[in-house]
Amino acid sequence: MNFTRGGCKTSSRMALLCSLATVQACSGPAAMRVVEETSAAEPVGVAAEPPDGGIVPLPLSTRAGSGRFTIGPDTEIQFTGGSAEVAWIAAHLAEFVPVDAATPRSTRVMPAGTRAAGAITLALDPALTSLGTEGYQLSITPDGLTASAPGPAGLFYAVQTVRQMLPADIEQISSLGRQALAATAIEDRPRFVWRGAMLDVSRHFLGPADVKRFIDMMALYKLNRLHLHLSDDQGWRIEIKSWPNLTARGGSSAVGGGPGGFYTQAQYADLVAYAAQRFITVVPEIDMPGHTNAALASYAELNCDGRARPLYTGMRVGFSSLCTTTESTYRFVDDVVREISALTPGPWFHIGGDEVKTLSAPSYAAFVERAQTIVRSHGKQMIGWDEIAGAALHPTTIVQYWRPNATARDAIRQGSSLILSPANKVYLDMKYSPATSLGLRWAGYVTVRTAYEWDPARLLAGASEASILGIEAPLWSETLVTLDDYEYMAFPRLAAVAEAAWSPQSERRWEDFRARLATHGARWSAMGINYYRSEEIPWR
Ligand code: TNX
Repeated sequence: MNFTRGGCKTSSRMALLCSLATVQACSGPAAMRVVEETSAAEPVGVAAEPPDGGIVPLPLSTRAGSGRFTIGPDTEIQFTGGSAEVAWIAAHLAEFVPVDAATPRSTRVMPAGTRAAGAITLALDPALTSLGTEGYQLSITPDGLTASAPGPAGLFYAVQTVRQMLPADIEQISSLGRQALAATAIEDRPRFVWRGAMLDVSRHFLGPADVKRFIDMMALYKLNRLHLHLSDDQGWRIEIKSWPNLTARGGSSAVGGGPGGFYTQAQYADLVAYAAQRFITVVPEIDMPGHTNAALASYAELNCDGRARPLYTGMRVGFSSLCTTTESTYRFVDDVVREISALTPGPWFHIGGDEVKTLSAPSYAAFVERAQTIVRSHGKQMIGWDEIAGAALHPTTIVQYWRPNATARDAIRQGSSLILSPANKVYLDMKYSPATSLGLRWAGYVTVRTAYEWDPARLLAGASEASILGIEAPLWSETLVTLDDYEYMAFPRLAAVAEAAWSPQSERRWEDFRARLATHGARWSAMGINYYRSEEIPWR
């Protein structure tokens, strides 16, 4: 457990850090003095926003109370429920609460009952079943702050809400002095169970530390599914012990000819655990039978002509396919699904299945059905892009919609649940405008408003709220090289998608959203996030 984030971050943030008034906090003995002075002083810093002024996604209901609750270095954080999970959530909250040098964070987090009533309490309350598995209540009065939830996920989301009520600077400097929060009562739960983002780590590779940073950002917006697109024509990104050339050769390329890269199984397992701690389930995707050039280059026997393909570093799609008529292909699929499934506690395995232009419809369907049998034999529920709906699907198989003109007819006829990723609304690799230098434009420009202002229940004829699991925003990386590039395309649009997935449709208004979102730019700056300063948002 890490209780000690401390006020000083990496040197790359030093410039920003040191432009702030509390600069001395980062420079030894002087720092202590400043901190002590601050903590001894009377309140109060910022947080004068209306209670839901800056919260994204918008909570289900917010009621303003009277008075204020002041959080300072002497505020204790107590938790009930006793589990290691809840203790970790309390420690996570402690990272965002003002601190001073004399009060180490670890001494401020304690099980309830250890001392007199704490000013901040995280309480697991199984009786709150009406909030669902992810909901929470937050009560802020002059006497204290209490978050209650039927499960730990709800407590984690309550902490994200509190974090957004505190000033942005708390993200990088913890010695801000006392902060006042307006008295508020919040009740909150999500509209959809599936609130996802997808990272394409194949076209360009993102290392584990970068993926963790992205996970941190997802957590701030209460997103709970991270879909990792682990293989494509340009690169294979996860170690498979029974087929080592997949990474030795297939992992050595990227769009434009970069060095590529891959996750060892240990690194992948570590990412899965890091995400799980933040209530995010990793969904691994191995794209097949198309988008497989990296595999076809690694093993000759996956090609019908028995000849390995050259590595591919361009951006075309649809030209590659595993040989669907040879048994070595199905041994390969079985080994890959088995090894990855063993490392993935979540119940899903995504087989891709998109854009196969070199197979007949019956050969494609036969392949998908066989892959489905393999995925199920390893205890996983299959997911595929919307093309798979043409095959015979098991009722638990999930169809992910991406093509703006696709219909849901086949999926609905087969009783499949749907994940909505309409390219013309939530593809984060689409340019914001003609002036955006990164990204693609085949599905049109995707403004922040475009990503925000749509109703998932009205997207596809015949697909009602009940058949929709939720929304996922893919970030394809043909044109994205560094984490800065990914962040620029993801923010602010991912926050808009998160609200579309979490908040009730009847409460969502663009004008209200853009005003709330305006406060987030400062937080992203404090976190070192490279976001797009869209003109649609009145940044503050
Ligand atoms: C379509 S979406 C693809 C990807 C590309 C993306 C670029 C999908 C299932 N296939 O292979 O990267 O467009 O926007």
